Amino acid sequence: MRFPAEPFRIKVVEPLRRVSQEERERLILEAGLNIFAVPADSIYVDLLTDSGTSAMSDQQWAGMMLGDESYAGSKNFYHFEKTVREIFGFRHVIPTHQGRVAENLLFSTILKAGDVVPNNIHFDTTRANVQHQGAEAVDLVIDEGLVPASTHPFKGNLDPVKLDRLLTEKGACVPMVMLTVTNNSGGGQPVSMANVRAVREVCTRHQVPLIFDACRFAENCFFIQQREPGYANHSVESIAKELFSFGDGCTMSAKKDGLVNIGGFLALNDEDWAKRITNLLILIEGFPTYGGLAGRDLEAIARGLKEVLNEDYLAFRIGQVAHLGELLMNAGVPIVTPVGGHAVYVDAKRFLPDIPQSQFPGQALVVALYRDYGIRAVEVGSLMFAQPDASGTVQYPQLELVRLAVPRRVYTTEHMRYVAESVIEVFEHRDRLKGLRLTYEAPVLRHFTARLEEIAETEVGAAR
Ligand code: PLI
Repeated sequence: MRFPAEPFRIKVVEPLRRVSQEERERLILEAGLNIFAVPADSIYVDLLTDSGTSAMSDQQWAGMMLGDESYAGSKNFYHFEKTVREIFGFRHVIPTHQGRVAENLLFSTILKAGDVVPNNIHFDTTRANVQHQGAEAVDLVIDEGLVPASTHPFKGNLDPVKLDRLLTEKGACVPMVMLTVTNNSGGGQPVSMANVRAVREVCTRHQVPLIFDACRFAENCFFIQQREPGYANHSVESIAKELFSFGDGCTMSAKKDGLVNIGGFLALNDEDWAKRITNLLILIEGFPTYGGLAGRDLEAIARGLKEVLNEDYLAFRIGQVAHLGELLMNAGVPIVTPVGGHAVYVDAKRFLPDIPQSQFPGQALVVALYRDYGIRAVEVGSLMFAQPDASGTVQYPQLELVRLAVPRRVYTTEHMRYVAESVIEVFEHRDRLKGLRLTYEAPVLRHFTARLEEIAETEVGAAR
């Protein structure tokens, strides 16, 4: 084992229930082959998401007991505000109960129909919130970012040439540029400091603000320290400060690198934007010093944002995810390389080349992992992203991935080994997996509530 062992010991345990194969088969069928509808206590290793699933530290739990639940001016808010200002450097700090509310507040205040918002790759809630305003969400990741087998060290980079072209053509309709660190929908891949600088330069030239989606900022900054020339001797905290110094604000889901189970914020330099957003915040989330959160939650975030910058923690965290990826790669399982910060992404197109994207190969793998091994993964592919274009033709995403997202400080390396062996077994018997078709879909974010069924072999034969 080449990565550092857990830099913590376990003080509280949560028992896991073993569920029989028969029960899992029943549950996944009842769920309409949608893993979101399977009860969590029927899952052995839950890699659905790293969001809101972290184990908090004793320091964070101690902070929860210091919650000041005053309606206005809670001391925990001031601690939270000071911490966010220290790390991110933005003047106005607006708490929200999770990341997508920060997005919604920002976009519903600033965007108008017909606007365009570029990003490296929009996360699904970001894209949906942009589209909800009648605006267009455009992905401008570098070409390597869409090639699962490319080993570019910063596959999350946004292509400054594509950005320059877009801003030259449509600059008047672009109220902000977003940059997601790390790039979740592209495999948890980092963005380099050089790229941030280049994007900033293009934004400055076109006078467009740059807003970070900062969910996994500490993991991104650790990659910069490890991979980018000139940063090996910089602390992750100083790298974070430098990174955000190139931006005008950020949205943040503290459920990731805030190491908490709920919470988020929006931080901005622009006073006018902050004022308008705060007015909306009061209408839909709460008073500006709690924004939908309890005082104790704000305290846990303030402490989590500091803890996440601990480099022993980050070395273990990034190492544990990389280790899972290496076990899979060594067995020939196709994954996105280099391994991402918070998750291993299996390349479902190469894993199941005989199932076309119209039959949801990623979701077929997700179903098999639960049915046969009690593991919950999530599809990040055609179920999540395929959409009809203006002519009604369905456009499929270039990447068809299955994400094994690793919660922070929750599972041991033995759990990772169990996951790796299970994925490898499915891979060895992959010819048994069948394509799927939708029986129900909601008009937006359909993957959360979709229902599917397996396509019988005879139907597949007839279609070919
Ligand atoms: O789940 P929220 O609303 O706290 O955060 C939304 C969100 C915004 N940006 C990015 C990059 C995300 O990854 C993100 C949430 N991610 C989830 C839920 C995930 O499973 O990855």
